Amino acid sequence: MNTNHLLWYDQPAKKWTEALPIGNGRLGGMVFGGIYQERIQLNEDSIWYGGPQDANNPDAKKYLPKIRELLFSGKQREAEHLARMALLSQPRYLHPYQPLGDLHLWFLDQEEPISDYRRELNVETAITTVHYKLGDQALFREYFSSAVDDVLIIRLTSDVPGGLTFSVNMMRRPFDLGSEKVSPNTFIMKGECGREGVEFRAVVKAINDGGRISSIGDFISIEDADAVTLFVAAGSTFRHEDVESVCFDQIEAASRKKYSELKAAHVKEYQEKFRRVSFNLSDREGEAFQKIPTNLRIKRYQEGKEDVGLESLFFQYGRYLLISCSRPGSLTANLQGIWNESFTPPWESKYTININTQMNYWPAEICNLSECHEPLFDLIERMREKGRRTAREVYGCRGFVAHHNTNIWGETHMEGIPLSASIWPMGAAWLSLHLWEHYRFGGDKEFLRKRAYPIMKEAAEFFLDYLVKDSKGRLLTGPSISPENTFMLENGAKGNLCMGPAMDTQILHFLFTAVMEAGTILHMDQAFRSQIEEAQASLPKPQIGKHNQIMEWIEDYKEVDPGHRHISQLFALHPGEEIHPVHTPELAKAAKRTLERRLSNGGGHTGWSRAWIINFWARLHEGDKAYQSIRQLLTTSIYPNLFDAHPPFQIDGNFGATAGMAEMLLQSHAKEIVLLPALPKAWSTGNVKGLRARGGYEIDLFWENRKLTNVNIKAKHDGVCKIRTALHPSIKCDGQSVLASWENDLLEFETQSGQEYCLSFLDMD
Ligand code: FUC
Repeated sequence: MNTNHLLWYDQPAKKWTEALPIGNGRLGGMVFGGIYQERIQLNEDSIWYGGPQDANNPDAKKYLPKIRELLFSGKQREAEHLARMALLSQPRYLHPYQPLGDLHLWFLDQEEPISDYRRELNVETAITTVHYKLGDQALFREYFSSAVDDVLIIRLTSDVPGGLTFSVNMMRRPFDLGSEKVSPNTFIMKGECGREGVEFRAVVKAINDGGRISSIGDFISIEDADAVTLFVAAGSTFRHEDVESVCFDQIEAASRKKYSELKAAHVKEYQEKFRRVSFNLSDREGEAFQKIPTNLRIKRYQEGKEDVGLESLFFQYGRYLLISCSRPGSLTANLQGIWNESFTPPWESKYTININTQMNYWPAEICNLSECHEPLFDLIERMREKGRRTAREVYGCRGFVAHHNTNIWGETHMEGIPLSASIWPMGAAWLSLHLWEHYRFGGDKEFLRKRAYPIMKEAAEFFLDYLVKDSKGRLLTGPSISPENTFMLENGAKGNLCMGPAMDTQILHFLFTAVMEAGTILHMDQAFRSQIEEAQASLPKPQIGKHNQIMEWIEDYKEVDPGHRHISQLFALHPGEEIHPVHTPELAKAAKRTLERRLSNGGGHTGWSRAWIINFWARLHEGDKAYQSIRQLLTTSIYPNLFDAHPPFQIDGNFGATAGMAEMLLQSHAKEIVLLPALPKAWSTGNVKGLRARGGYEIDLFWENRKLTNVNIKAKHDGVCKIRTALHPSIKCDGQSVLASWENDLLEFETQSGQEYCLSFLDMD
């Protein structure tokens, strides 16, 4: 076992952000580890308040030309005044993702003093444990959410026979409808999420080894047991009409198995994913740091101490969280993954698709958790029909469109009231690029043909109808915004709404490129591709402004908040590819300047924004700057359970940081692989295994004193591997030397599916 895969504490959690998350993609729990009273706060991914909406503004199409006209003629206030009434959705807001409830365990008070308390989450096994002693009696609990059996399981043991006396119940404050007895050891909790919303069920069952079990009131009472296993099943009518029988079937199936079997199956299934990637940094004092409780370890780090082990743990924690909240069959990870204790969570814990949901999935491909990406594709599919209606009803266009927020029902209308966020038609375009990336990493042509391309094409088709020409002949989006920033006009007026913000154009450039490449690979839609090519040629290019920065808007407006958390104008640097330190050095310089300006004005103050900055610096090949942002994130944007702090908790920062660290070690965009593109001084010796590169490669990297020593590349497909490198390594496959060309720092060699290529950089200068 890798001891650096543990989060551990010597006390129960007092606050929710100290509790430890477990999840099987769909069913989640936050474990507090209480001694006399234990709380496991429960979530199920489909418990969202309210039903689908039909919310496109019926006046939108009528007023759209007028709003564009006002914007083109500089009538900012008039344009925004009209847009607020004519475009924003009715009703205005999507409804929240909500908790399932709480599972409570109430232990019969004991007089003996407590000692040796330890609460732990092992991200290598996906099991949380609590251990303590009551006098001489040792008590032990294990908690996990099994994807194999689709139930959450808690096992309690005492080393003194008959040493467990406690009761169990479920509730859902303040929307508690109580729970009902099914049998002495089984209870069911029923609930609903409003008119047209889902109904849900949660079932808890206890199985005891020794002692007695009975029901009293709405509690399961366990007396004098040696060990007890608790099972929780839950679900809603979102997936199953008869969700109650599904829960009972799950509970019955699981509770017939031996605990040891359930646990072994869970660990095996989880580790198959988790162990695909390892990340080790050489750290002389690492072992000692692992002996410090994680909350104190974070505190030390925040005081400026070094602890690269905490950084690599944070990297793997991001992978743990992704496996635990997003898997085939589960719903897309929302702003809090699946872990939410509030009925009115921040931003409704929705899917915010102007950065946050996308960021959740940045680590999926590179960190070898490709299948965890799938729930996002399901969401995009669900958005398609609604998105077609929004395209037609609001804009009079073909294709499908989405705005800055969506939810379980895949809504696409212009949700919300702030103009700084709502009127932004790029949600579907950006999301559909995730399908393209999935193809680029995995190379599955069937996936490209059946799922990715039709969605990308339909997202692009919208823009063929929607884009408008300005007086200079450029094709612009609009009315739109640069999420969620405000500019100032010469006359002092402030504005959000505009034509052709840089990010929109950059997303379109990427989407159009992807559609053309995909169409070429599939030999499809030549005529459509020509239309796309023509449109792409008329899109504005990234522009450099008066501060030598990448311009955020089509005019070089003054920003109201130059340290704004969104840095949308750098989409072309990451996740886009138009700005590149080697291929477009001038733009890269301006991108660097843009980041510096944002940072010197207080930028990067939210967790996700800081995480994006790690990725930007990585793409600029600035390892030490990327590293500073990792330090900053772990210093100012972190809770004791290593959840990212917006603040409040928002999971995108966890995922964005994990992706950013991977991006510091390996890049594969712009049609070439770069090994250790942004290795910071602090990570001078180490190795990472199992990262994925576009083109179908799985790569292990070993380095010493900041120099690459060895690289192993496993090819999943036949192809040509292109690596940007200033050194020509020796390359061997099956012990035989491999021929490679090497020109202008670009190494190229042919790769065959299933083969491993070993590059040695030893003794090179
Ligand atoms: C966007 C961001 C906020 C927050 C919210 C969920 O609106 O600007 O910072 O992350 O999404």
